[in-house]
Amino acid sequence: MIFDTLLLNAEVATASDRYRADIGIRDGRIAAIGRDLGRADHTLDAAGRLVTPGGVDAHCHLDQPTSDGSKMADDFVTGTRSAACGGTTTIIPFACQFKGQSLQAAVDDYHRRSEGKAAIDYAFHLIVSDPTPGVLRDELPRLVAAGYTSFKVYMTYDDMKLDDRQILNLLAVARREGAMTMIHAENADCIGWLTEQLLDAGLGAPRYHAHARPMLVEREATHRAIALAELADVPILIVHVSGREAVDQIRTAQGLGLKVFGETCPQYLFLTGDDLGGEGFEGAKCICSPPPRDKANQEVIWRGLENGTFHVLSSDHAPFAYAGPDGKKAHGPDAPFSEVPNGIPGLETRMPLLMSHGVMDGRIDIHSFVALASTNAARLYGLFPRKGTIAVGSDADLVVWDMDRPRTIRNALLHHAVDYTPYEGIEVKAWPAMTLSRGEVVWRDGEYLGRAGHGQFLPCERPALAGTRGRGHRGPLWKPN
Ligand code: DUC
Ligand code: ZN
Ligand code: ZN
Repeated sequence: MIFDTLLLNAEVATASDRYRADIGIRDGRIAAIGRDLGRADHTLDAAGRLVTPGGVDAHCHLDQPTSDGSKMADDFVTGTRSAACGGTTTIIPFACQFKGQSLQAAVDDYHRRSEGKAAIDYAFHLIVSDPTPGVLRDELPRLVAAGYTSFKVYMTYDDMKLDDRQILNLLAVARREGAMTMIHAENADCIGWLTEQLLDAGLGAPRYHAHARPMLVEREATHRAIALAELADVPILIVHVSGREAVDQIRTAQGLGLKVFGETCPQYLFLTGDDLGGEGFEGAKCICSPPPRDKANQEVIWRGLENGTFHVLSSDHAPFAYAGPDGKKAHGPDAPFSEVPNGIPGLETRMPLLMSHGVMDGRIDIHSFVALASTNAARLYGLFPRKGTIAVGSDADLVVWDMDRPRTIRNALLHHAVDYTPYEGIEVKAWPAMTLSRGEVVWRDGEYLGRAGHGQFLPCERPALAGTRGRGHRGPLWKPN
């Protein structure tokens, strides 16, 4: 066979294996792996460098409409460009339903926002904020069958939050249809009450965001989400877990045999609540929910990555500019924390941070890195084995790593449209030397080579795990055994 491209001398690492090989690519897919594979139109030399599957960032927000007048800085052009430069080749952002809107309308709108713009492949999760009888009975089953096989529910945010009964209704649909439910677990009433106390006392500066959302509110909601999933007998995934108290809930559930999956994000490994307390309004740059905790909790999150509590490391990229009028300052430079759009950028820095401070600092092995950054997300959201691994037949989404040149993260070096990075000044020892998306080089030696429109929409399969029951052999609580 004559290949389009041969990637020579790769030190291939997947979630399970590590070996030296050449990789033959044809029509965007991996066509052969081995030695002396034959001829190709192009050759690329990995020169003994580590080659991993391209990253799958399973939680990010791009060009997502908001209800408060703020506007995301990244659309699908700039967001996917930034992702590619940091080694991510698949993203799964959110088609978000507003109350009163049909789910299909949200999906159609999101396709309009992404069509022809992405440089890498993408799928959509749904956000369900209005689970009407029509959504539960007709729209969700139809959309799951059409390739939107995961949805997020919020236990907080006034315009999104669902009550326990609504969540149970959705979990029952997820069980029946084989979809994966992602849960944002924070207790809305506790946050509302604490926010009122803080603002009444004149404590509206950015650092009080963390005081309004202590770990207790995450612990309580995580516990409740797990109980609801146990009752409905269906797996769930708790997103953006920030610290010990939620980790303890998840580990306890996992120890009981419940199918509870966990996601965390770099902000809980590299930031603390102190980062919300910069000069004046500066701390707003790090306002995200749940908020970053403290050094001890960073260690708890690292341990959760090591010991398998977490399955996925996502960026939760939510790109609001700092200086512009639409972003963090949408409600003025002195607005109370409660009016600052939540979220921080991180698509491009996610994989280099984990490779440097996870693998190269000896906290996780290379197989865990691949699993956390790529394979598990592909599995959990129905994209495996097309995405998330290096195997014959898989898409040729590859990262060739440069692990010889330490560098300092500077926003000026990044490719998003956000005017800051919360990781400014952090040293990394690894960065992609090259990223390939379906066989095309999209990033090489510091130069972005991708193009808007190369990225394709990926309908997802029903994830293999989501169709299984949450409680294993014991069966649902609501049916007598
Ligand atoms: N929290 C979310 O729940 N979503 C976007 C960003 C954030 O901080
Ligand atoms: Zn969330
Ligand atoms: Zn999010």
